[in-house]
Amino acid sequence: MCYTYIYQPVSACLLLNMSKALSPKLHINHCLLFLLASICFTVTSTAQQIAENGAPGIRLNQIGYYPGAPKIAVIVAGHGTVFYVQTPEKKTVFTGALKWSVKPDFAGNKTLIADFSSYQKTGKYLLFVPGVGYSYPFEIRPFVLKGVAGASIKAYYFMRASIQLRKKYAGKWSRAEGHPDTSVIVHPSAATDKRPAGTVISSPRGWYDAGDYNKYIVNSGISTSTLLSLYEDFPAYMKTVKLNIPESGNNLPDVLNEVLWNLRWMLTMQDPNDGGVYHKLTNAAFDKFEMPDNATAPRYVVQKGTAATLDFAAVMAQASRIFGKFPKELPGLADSCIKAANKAWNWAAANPNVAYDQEAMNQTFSPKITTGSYGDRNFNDEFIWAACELSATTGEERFITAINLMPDEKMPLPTWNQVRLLGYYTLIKNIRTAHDNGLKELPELKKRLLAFADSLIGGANETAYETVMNKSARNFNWGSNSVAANQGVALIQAYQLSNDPRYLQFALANLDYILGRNGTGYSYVTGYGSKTPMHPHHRPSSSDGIAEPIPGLLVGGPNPGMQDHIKVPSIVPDEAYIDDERAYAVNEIAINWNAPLAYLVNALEALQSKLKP
Ligand code: 9MR
Repeated sequence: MCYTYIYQPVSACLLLNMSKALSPKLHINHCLLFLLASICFTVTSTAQQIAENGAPGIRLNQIGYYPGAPKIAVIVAGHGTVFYVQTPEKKTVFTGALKWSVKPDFAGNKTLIADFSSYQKTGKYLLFVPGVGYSYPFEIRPFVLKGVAGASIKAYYFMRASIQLRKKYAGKWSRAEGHPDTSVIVHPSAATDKRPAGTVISSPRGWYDAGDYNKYIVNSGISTSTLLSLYEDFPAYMKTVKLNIPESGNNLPDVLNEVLWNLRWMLTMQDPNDGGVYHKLTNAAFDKFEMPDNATAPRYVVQKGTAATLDFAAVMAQASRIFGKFPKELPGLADSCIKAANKAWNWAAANPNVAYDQEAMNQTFSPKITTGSYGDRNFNDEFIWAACELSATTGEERFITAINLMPDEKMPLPTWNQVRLLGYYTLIKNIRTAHDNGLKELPELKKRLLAFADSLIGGANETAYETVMNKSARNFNWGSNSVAANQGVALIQAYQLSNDPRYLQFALANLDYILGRNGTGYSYVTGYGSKTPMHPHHRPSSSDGIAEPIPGLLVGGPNPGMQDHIKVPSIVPDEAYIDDERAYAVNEIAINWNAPLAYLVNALEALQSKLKP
């Protein structure tokens, strides 16, 4: 069968490399070299074929597994009792029994679970299930996810506004600078005496939000904070993550270099006269699909709001805590950040209920703004988050005593409009680290976080994919892949608090979900895995003339809502996905979805030795 044939050339290539390495005296004549080179060329194209030919019924992490960690594949629409782990040469190295899932999937069918956790030998493999076929190739080795872990952060470099992406850093995705944002107009909705409508301000840098080229403070808040937390929670590991970005090689860890690109933009979004923060920097309407340097419509800062101002305060307070550790490299920055945070907090305290209501705004002001709204009406969670970050950084309890820290028993999973847990994560970390400020609520918060993690993992093993993500159809909304990632982040937080490896195991299972062990068989990260999105709703990926989309981007994922009116092939919640550029409700990419992926995969790389099979 074609499988053997495909792998023969691989050995030929290896042979060529070996002969080069072993015997400089061995003169391979040009003819032979050419022959071997052309065989190698065949490998690339046939490797592509094998990637495309993986049996669609076998769903697994398409990149690979850590030797000492759980290893699960899921077989859909299958039958049989046995599976094999084989080498590329079709040698069986492990034989396992298939077992039926306890519960059916959302379509009502049970799946077969292939568990090869006890096989721990490093190598390249395929799974073979008689009657179903061969899986995509995968590896077992330490640091197997290092590539995708780095790419999930490097993705932010590709999202940068106001900078040319040079070939040296961007490779074939190099591009011209887009959106300098040095002449941004104050929209009438944001006018004040000191900055009347039409005032021009400079607000460069920052990351594009998603498939569009606008920059939104609310969504920047959770994204920037999640990346800051990744550094704050795993500083030693994150110092080893090199991204090949323009700042690489200075004394800062690259993840912080990347965060700075957005943080410096965020600082410009605060009105220095009163401390309020503009909701977004935006065009009046979405750009068409074109490269960023061609998208030159006027840009506005619009109305200040309570959510944007408190999210800004939270991020600046956290940033002050973290960048304060680099006084030589960034003199004064930590100070500026905490000052900005305090000013923002004061504005919000005086303006506790200013919602960003785009429809209402458009009744009164022109031009009408029709880009993403990120509108929110409840600010309790934003107050909690900002208070927690400000207290953690300054050691002052007054921020926390000013708010209702635990309005109810809920531990809502973080998303752009629900940030309460981000504040709790920060307080709980302070129990572990030096800053225990003796808050009486801390033991209760710690208990609740573990209870929340227990509620996430309870019954996960019984689902058709043995993941937390597959427990509930309610997880499959707009940006569902970020739900999987944020569940993973919550479990990592619980692990850090308890050292209970079960939390890590299910964090990893959700990452497996993202990388292919799921209802569609896609690895949802562009460029990482055998079957990955090729047509994300992302303007540069669509317009740059390069076949492959920009790598390391997490698409939104299954969502039966079809808010974009593009028909998905199935409305079964975890199957409701299509790799179609127009389908923004399932196939867009966004900074707030990549951030929890970056956290999850880098945290697991850092903690891989703690995983138990
Ligand atoms: O991620 C946002 C999702 O939760 C909302 O339901 C949706 C509709 O309001 O908007 C999503 O955010 C989009 C933003 O408004 C504009 N940039 C692209 C974002 C991702 O689709």
